Amino acid sequence: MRRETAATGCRFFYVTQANKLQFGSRHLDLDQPAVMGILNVTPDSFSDGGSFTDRDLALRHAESMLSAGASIIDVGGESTRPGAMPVSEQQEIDRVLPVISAIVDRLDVIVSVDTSKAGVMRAAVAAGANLINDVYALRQDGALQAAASLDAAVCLMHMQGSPATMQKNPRYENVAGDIAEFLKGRIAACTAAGLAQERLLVDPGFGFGKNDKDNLELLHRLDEFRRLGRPILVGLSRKRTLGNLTGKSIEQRLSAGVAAAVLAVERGASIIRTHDVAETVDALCVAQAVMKAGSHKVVMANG
Ligand code: 9MG
Repeated sequence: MRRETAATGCRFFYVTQANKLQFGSRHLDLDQPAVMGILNVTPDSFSDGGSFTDRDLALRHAESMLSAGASIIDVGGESTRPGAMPVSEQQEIDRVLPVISAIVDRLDVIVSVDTSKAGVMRAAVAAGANLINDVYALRQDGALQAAASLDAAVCLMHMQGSPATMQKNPRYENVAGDIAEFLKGRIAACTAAGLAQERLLVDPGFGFGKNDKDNLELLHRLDEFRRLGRPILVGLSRKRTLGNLTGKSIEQRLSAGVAAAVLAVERGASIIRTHDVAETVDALCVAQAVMKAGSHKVVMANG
C-alpha cells in the first residue's frame, strides 16, 4: 500500500501493513501516525482553561488544528485533570453539542467526543461524532451498551481510580503488565457486548492514576501494548510529568511534549493526542522518515 500524508503535508511515502480504525462505513488509515488535536470546551480544563467555551472561537481553533495537520479533533466538555469537579450529563451536552455540530457542518475532519457518559455519547454521535474517547474505558453506567449501539469507534483508556482521587497513591505490581491486562479485559468486554475489535483503540492513560516513575516506565515499555492488537493512542501533551522533568510551567512544555510524542511513535503509538498540533505533525513526519529509512519501500515525494 502506497500512502502520502496529504493532510499533514509530510513529503515522503512508504509502504506498510494496513492499520485501520473503523467507524460506521468509514475508516481512518493509521499506516502513518495521526495527530488528535485537543479542543476543551470547559471553563476549568487542564492547560487551556476557559479559552474555547465560545462556539465560534472553538470552531476557529478546530480549523487551525485541521490546517496544521490534525486528523482528529477531540472535543471535551468535562475536565479530567486531577481533582476536577464533575459536571452533569446535560451540562456536558450543552457544552459539546454546539461545537461538534459546527465542526461536522463545516470541516472535513474526524470528530471525537471526550466523554464517559452514555447520554453524551449518544447525543454526540447523533450530531456526527465518529469516535468516543472514554477515560473510563466504558465502565460508567450504560456506557458499554450505548457505545455498542452506536456506529462510532472507541478509545479505551486506562485510569486507576477517578479524576478526584487518582493521584493520591497510585499502586501497581507491574505498571505496563497490569495496564495491558486491564485493556485486554476491556477489549473482551467490548467484543462480548457486540463492539467489533476494528472499532477499538487502546490507551495506557498517562497521568491517570500514575506517578512520574509509572509514566516513564509506561512510555519506555509502550511497545508491549502492541500485543493487544489494536492501535495505541498516547496523550502526554503538557502533562505534569513533563513539567516535573524539565521544571517548566504548562505553557513551556511544548518541546518536552514533542519529544515524548516522537518516543511514543517510535515504540508503536498510532495516534498522538496533543494541544500542539503543528509542531507534533512536523516531528512525527521526521520520526517516521527515519524509522523507515533504509527500507527499499521509502520513496521521497520529490524523487
Ligand atoms: C481526555 N484525556 C486527557 N488525557 C488523555 C489521554 O492521555 N488519553 C486520552 N485518550 N484521553 C485523554
